[in-house]
Amino acid sequence: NMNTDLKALELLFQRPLEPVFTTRDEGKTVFDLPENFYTDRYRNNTEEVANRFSANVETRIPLRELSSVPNLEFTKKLGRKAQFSLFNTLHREIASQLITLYMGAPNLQQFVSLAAYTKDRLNPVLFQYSYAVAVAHRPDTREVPIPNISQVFPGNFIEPSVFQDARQEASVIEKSGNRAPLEIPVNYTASDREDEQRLAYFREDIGVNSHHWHWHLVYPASGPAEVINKDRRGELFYYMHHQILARYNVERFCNNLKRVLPLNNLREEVPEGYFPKILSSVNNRTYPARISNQLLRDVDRPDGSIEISDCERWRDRVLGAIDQGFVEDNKGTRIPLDEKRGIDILGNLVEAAPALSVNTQYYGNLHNQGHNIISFAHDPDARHLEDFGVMGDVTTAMRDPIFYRWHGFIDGVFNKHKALLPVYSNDELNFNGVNVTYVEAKLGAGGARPNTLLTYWQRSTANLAAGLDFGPAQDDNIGANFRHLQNAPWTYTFNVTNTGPKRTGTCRIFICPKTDERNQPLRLEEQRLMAIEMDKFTVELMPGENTVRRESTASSVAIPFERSFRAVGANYQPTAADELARFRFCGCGWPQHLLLPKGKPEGMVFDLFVMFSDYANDSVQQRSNTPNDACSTAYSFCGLKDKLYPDRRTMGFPFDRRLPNDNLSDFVGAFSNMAKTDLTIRFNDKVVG
Ligand code: CUO
Repeated sequence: NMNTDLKALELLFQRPLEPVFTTRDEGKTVFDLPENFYTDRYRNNTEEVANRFSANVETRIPLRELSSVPNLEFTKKLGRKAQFSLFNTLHREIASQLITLYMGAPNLQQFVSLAAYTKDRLNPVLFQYSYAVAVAHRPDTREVPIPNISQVFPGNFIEPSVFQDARQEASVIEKSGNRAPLEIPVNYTASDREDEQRLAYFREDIGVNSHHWHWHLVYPASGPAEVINKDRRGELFYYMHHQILARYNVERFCNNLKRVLPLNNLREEVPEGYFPKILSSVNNRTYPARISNQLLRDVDRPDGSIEISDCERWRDRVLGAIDQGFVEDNKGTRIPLDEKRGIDILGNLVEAAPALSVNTQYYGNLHNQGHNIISFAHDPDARHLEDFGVMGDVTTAMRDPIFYRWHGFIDGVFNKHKALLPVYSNDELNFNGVNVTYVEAKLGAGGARPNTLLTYWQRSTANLAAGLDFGPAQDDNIGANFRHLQNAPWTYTFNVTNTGPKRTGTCRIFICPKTDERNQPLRLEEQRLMAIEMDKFTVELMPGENTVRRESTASSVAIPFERSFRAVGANYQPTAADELARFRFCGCGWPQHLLLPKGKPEGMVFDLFVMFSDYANDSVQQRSNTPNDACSTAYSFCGLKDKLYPDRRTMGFPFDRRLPNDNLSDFVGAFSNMAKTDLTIRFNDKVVG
């Protein structure tokens, strides 16, 4: 029946390296496979393995024969133990074909059978990625939760010595309740001799990296049209990564480091080294490191070649197009880079998504190939048979300081386009008759001082069980403690006077850094490029006085902690229907525990900015018949599933374009629908359990 099929889909996410016939679900469930599903390795022992793994199971899920057995020859160029990279053109094309195959399965049962049949015949990461994309996009699998990648492949996220402890603890101590919690060490990638290490808590955060993976899962660059061609996809590529950069730069100021130096010269030594010390799940090898002062070189390897001069040529063509204000498609037709569509065109062209780029031949594959050149710097011609470093993989790229330098360069390209657009006019910015008279952000507790927020360290537990292949079968609880930044929840209060009739507005909340790492004041142009979006929501404004309250935990940017680290398996799923609905598909979103920058122990002052814009200019008419989105909460970075991006303004409005004033006070002073206040963020250097 249908529930069994959905259950089967869920189970295929567990234990990605184990053959499909082993037990899943704490040893309670096993698949009954048609004979031809067994791979050659086990074909002569089908009875033995089938009996062995069905001894104590409660549920057997019979899988149907395939109506047609697929030819998987096209996948063979990526070995079972090779590293899979979404930035690699060949790998991406294989994934694209595979996604098309999965999307084309005629019904749910056939999809289940197809997934189970192909699983053991493919590179495990290729399978997990393509399978997850299909599950996220097939209309008949809306109900299947996609587990967090950090739990499917924990090795990509967690220091590997922990796994040894995990297997030991799990095989020695039978009851999970009696096991000692495992400790994931902090600051294990470098010593404090390396300045960049001050940002390790951000770069190596599990929630940050799983968000990034999930974003690229929701917005694939290759695949069938219905999977890749999403509303304002290119713009969202720009905006989501732009916000990461803004947050990272501000986080650097909090740690007395200057902002990121964009990597705009690929022929200069890269001072930042990075030694990841994490394991690739497919082959148990460590991700290769990059030494300090490494020179980048042309890459010439069996699965792809790329010259630095290719990237330079593409860069110059893209920048030339920006200066001229138009791009040319492959027939020479000029397409203007205007205020509305320009950034979306550029996003798809720079990333690049080949099927969405206006001219791949001419503008090339700038961003992806930059990832590749950097990720192979240690072994560009494969003479040492080393695989790519962390920059080659969306699950791990954000760990490396050079990610922010490369994306700093990419962001700079987009910002050049934005800087050429006209300054926002008064009409675009104001909302007549709406006056913001009071702004406040206050910690939950009653007597707290307004506009002082708090960050601290917290120790939390992640469950590694689903990804612990070949670990004890009867186990779905292997907890590991780790330390991460946390903020105390707060409430915003805004008083708004409406001198007109009842109307609807969009409340847009940002925080802007006021000073750099030397405590020097920032210009408005610098502030706007580092403005951090905190929240965005719709409000009804009644005539007269209005008090708008909003909890920090409701942010349109972030997802709650449980979703960043949610465990796999039925026991961990919420039971209430609406909660369950939100739980599914909802891994995309900035982690709530990093919603607020760290601040400083002595307090660091920011501008808390709020703007109420006219909803008449913001609203989007959704196509009819789109089902309600279950996890609309993090739409600022992730959009809405199967829907249009729900804000008609360009992303980042009003800070995405130049502003008509010299400083933020003048800007806010000129418009009654805006207000700001000083906000202090204090960091308490203590660990809370
Ligand atoms: Cu997300 Cu470069 O796009 O990593």
